[in-house]
Amino acid sequence: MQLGLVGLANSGKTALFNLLTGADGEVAPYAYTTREPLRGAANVPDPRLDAIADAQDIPRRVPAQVQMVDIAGLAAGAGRGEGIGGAALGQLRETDALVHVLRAFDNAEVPHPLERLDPLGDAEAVELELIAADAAQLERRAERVAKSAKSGDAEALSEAADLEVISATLEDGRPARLAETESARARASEMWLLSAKPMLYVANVDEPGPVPSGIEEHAAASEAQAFSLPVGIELELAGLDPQEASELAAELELGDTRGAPALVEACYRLLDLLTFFTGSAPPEARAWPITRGTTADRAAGKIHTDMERGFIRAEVVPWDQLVEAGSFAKAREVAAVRMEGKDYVVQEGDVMQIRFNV
Ligand SMILES: Nc1nc2c(ncn2[C@@H]2O[C@H](COP(=O)(O)OP(=O)(O)OP(=O)(O)O)[C@@H](O)[C@H]2O)c(=O)[nH]1
Ligand SMILES: [Mg+2]
Repeated sequence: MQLGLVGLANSGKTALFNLLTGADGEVAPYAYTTREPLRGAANVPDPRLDAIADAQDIPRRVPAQVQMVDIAGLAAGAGRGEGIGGAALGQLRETDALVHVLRAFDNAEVPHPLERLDPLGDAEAVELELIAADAAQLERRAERVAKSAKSGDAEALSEAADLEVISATLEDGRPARLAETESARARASEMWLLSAKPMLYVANVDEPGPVPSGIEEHAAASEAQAFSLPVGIELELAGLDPQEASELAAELELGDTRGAPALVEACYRLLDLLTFFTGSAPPEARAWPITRGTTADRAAGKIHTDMERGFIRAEVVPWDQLVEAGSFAKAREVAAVRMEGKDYVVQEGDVMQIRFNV
C-alpha cells in the first residue's frame, strides 16, 4: 500500500516528503525540482506499541510504516498527458491514496507557477487535471467495452453502465469517488482512477494554525480530509538536535506538539489498514500493517513466509490485556490468550504469537 503526493510545482511536496520519511530529496525554489519519483517510508507513531514494549521491558520497537512516493509538480495540461506533470500522473495511478499539498505559505522567493496565493483555487486546478486524466482513461476503456457490449456480453453491458455513471460525474467536474452508484465507485477504484482514490489535503502554511478558509468545506464536499502543517518550520526543527529544536520552538511560541506525526497517522488511516503486533519477549516489539479481513495464516506470512507455510495456530491476546497482564505467560494464566486457527480474521490491536512447523 502506498501514498502519492500531488500538488502544483513549488507547493512543498518534497519538503513534506522529507519531513515525513526522513529522506533527503532535493528541495529548491524553482518549479520541477523533482523529476523522477522519490520513494520512502514514514514511521507510524503508535502509543500501543510502546505500551506493549514497556510492559515487558523490550528495548527495540519497530513501528508500522506508510510507503510514500513524491512526484513532479502538476501544471495545466498534465491531465492531457502534457509536460513533466503529465508523465508524473501515470506514476500516481499505482498508489492507493493521495496526499494533496496546497501552497499556503507566503514567500516571494519561491515563485508560484500561477503567480498567486490561492490554496483553494490551486486545489481546484489540480483536481481538474486529475479528472481530465481519468476522463481520458475512461474514454479509452469505454471504446473497448462498447464493442463487447454490442455483442450482448452481460459483463460488458454492466461495465458500460458503470462507465457511463463515472463519466457523468467527471463531466460534472466532480471526482470519481463521488460517482452515484456503489458499483460505479468500485469500478472506478478497480480502474485505479486518480480521482477515485481517498484523498487528504495538506495546506502548507507559514506557521501553525487553522486550515485556510474554504479548504475544510471543499474537502468535506468531496469526502476528503484537510490538515494544515507548517512544513518549512517542522522540517527545520527536525534537522536540529533536541535541545536546539526545543529552544527554537520556544522562541517561535510553538509548544511541544508537532503536526507531522498526526499527519502520518491520518495517512495510515486513509489507507484503511489495521495493525497487529508481535513481541512477547526481547529483542523487539513490532507493529504490522494489514488490510481488513486478513486471516491469521496470511498475517503470519507477513512476518515470514515459513510461518505461513508451516502455520499451526496463532496465540492471540488484545494489546491492552497483554499490557495489563505484563507478559504473554501471565496473560495465559488469566485466560486472556486465545488459540486461533488459520481462518481467524485478525483484529485491530491483536498481539500474536505464531506456532509453526517447517
Ligand atoms: N516559507 C516556506 N517555504 C517553503 C515551505 N515549504 C517549502 N518551502 C520552499 O518552497 C520551495 C519548493 O519546495 P519543494 O519541496 O521543492 O516543492 P515541490 O512541490 O516538491 O516542488 P517541485 O518538485 O518543483 O514540484 C523550496 O524553496 C522550499 O524551501 C514552507 O512551509 N514555508
Ligand atoms: Mg519536489
